[in-house]
Amino acid sequence: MSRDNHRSNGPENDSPENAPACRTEFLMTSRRTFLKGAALLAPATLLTGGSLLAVPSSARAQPAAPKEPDTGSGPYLLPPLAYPFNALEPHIDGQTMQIHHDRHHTAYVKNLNEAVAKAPRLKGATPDALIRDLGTVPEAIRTAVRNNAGGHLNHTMFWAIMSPKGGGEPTGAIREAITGTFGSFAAFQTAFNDAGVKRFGSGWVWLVQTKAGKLEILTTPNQDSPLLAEYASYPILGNDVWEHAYYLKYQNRRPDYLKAWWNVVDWKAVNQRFAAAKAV
Ligand code: MN3
Repeated sequence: MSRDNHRSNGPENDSPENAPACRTEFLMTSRRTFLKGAALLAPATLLTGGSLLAVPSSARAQPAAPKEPDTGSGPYLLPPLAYPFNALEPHIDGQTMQIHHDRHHTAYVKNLNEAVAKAPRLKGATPDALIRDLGTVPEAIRTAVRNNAGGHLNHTMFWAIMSPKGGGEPTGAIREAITGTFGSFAAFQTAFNDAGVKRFGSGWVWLVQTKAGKLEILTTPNQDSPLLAEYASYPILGNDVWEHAYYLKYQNRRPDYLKAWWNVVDWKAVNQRFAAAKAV
């Protein structure tokens, strides 16, 4: 598989923010705000609501609200975040979270829906199954599924293992396993951060459980999931080291992002994944 093919379906080249600010788009992008306020308005105002929408062009120069995530016709859906976009500040800024979730993750889900629609026999397959059995996916959509089912799975995990109440030392069974494998949490963090810094280009750094039941640090390129047959590992936790995950706040300082990220890791959620890994 060539590198070009491998990257052809990623959303990183999408530039929705560069779309022209036309009136239709303004109306669509205002939907979220409009609906929020709608309950407070008298019905008559809603019926004659033209004045609400007749915003002078000068007012439209304000920062546009993001588009409502459009993930296409399904069946795969964008999971909502369990916390506000800015809840992980100062470690991850709200704008990065919003763009990352509403645009990047949305694009993976939409591209996955479009790919799988071309192969009716895959109907009902979970993203996990698509990735684990990628070799049985029709070749015409295999790269698209690798990138976009991978992107969907990876990001779904990513949002779930972070929390505004996260950080601190690991707890429970994963604490014992990390200490037993790496000597200490600090030694594990150092090795994980080093691996993340050394991942050339876009990708992920992971703590995985191997088929043999061992904990290991792994990095993968692009949106490769550790569940792919060539890695055959269960992702217990992972950090996204694509520039889109950190560039607005950290620019080229990936090491600083990797260090700060531990402040939002939700060890309760990580322990749940560790328990799930044992059951595989
Ligand atoms: Mn990402």
